[in-house]
Amino acid sequence: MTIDRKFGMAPGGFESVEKFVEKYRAICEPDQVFWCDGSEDEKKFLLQQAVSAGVLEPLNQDILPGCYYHRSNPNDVARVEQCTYICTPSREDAGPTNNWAAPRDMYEKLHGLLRSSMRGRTMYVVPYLMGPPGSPLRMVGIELTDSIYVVLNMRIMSRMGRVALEQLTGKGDFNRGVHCTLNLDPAQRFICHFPQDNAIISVGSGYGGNVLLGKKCLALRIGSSLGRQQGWLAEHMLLLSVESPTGDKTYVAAAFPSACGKTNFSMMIPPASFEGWKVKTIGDDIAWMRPGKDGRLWAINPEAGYFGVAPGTNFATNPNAMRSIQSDTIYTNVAVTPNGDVWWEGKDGPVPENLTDWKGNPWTPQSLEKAAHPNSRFTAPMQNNPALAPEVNHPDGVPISAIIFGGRRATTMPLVFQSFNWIHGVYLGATMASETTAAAAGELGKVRRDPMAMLPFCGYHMGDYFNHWLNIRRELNDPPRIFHVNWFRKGKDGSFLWPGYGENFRVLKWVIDRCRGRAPARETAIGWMPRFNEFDWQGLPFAKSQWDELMQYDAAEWRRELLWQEEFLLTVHDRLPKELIFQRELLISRL
Ligand code: SAT
Ligand code: MN
Repeated sequence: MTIDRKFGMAPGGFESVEKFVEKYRAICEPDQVFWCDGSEDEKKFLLQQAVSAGVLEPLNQDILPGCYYHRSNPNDVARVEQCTYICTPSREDAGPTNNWAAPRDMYEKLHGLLRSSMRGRTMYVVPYLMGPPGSPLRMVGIELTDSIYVVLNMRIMSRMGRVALEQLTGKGDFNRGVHCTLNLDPAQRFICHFPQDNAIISVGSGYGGNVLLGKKCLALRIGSSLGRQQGWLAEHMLLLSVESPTGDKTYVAAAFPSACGKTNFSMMIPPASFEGWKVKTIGDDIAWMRPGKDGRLWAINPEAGYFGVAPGTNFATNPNAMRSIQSDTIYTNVAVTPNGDVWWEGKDGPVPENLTDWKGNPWTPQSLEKAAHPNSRFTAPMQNNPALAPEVNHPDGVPISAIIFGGRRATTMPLVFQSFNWIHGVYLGATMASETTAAAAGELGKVRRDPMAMLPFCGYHMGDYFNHWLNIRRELNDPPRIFHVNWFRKGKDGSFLWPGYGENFRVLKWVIDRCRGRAPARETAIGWMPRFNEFDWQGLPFAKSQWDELMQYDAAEWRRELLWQEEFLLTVHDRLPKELIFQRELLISRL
């Protein structure tokens, strides 16, 4: 069945959309082209198609209305950094932290792989909008894909369909995205970015971060590159608001690497003792931020849904996420119960006696393998979140008071400290490190440098990126305060020193009180730190000795840390801003 455009197009820009679609129709030779309009009827139709093709399985509609299940190919369960390329004219512009290929060579290789690749298949044209309609930071993308799973996920993760075409400006400046599943052979898996053409081509994968092109590819890799040219920041950050009992609101952005708790932090519920305090979610993964006319840094969430890690999510760790995934959610690679419910390691309640695991095999509690893949995911619309902040739809976004950087570190890094100023804060972000997680293919639990949680997502030279951060400061007369946190420090017995989750509100409150000049702190060699008695401990018995262990910075550990930071900084040394070298010197002399 061929479905024609069934809606009127925005006046400008459209001709170039049609040309783009025609170009790749001719290359990929699909049997039909399906233009998505984002309507409810279309959703119903696509869901039916996906179920009859076996791409989605309906879950138990009494328990999980509107929810569906997808099992991926077992070789295709995470982002693949070794297959991800930045194709700039010169290798230096991509920098040492990215894979690089010459645009001409890569286009040739990819067009070769795409040739006739959609024969017998449908090419879906997915217009999507990143950001609230009318936002000065909004961006339109057109993703061509042969995957109905991608279409249905993009429908949740972005503002998809007619609304996107209506936001085309007429200059044809939309992101050109092409995704083709091919045969999922990892040897033919390439996720390629062409910043100078505002284009992305992704082949050989069906996994979220590789194929939902609005997310990591456009919103971060292409976005960061455009942001550098245009004077804004595309960051791997959650956004939240904190409302005090007297009604004042403070907006916070926080960068943690993938699968380190951004979704949990952005949906946090304060402990019961903090009566009248409310946390609301603006975004859980990506922030676009620009200096406003008032000299503050303003941020929007470009996305419209959550692509969150399922394992470990439960009513204790993240009640708002649990409520967000009860309806209209797509589950990928979790386990399924005999009555069509979903399950994963760390879900509430007893472990079921019988499951079908993420590979489709029978599973019992005696099984040696995990029932859900550690990077199994839910895709849920943000409207489902009971704690959604209404500001999420404001075109100008929200003014940011604090930026928090954090990694997963068993040692060295204390629970929280504040930078002395913006440049020191940029240094903290630039030297961040974290243990690797299942969100990317490769070794787990290995500490690696992950500057600003952007190592896999910065679309240009990391040294230029640090410089861009320093330049942004010149546009701000009220810059956000910058903090560093670590929820994951372990004691000598190997157990976590900090309870985390909702208790992180105590740290968040200190951060906000610092921004508002309401909290004292102690000046230390590494930054401003709270004293034990400066924390609000209501409702949480916490020993001073444990606090001391959690907050200490050990001279020997920090010497090692500094050498190791240096090792990373050397890799970007040719474009490393002098300011950061001075910060390092200052830190050494303070220590
Ligand atoms: O899989 S995604 O890349 O979308 C999530 C993440 O790794 O941050
Ligand atoms: Mn992410």
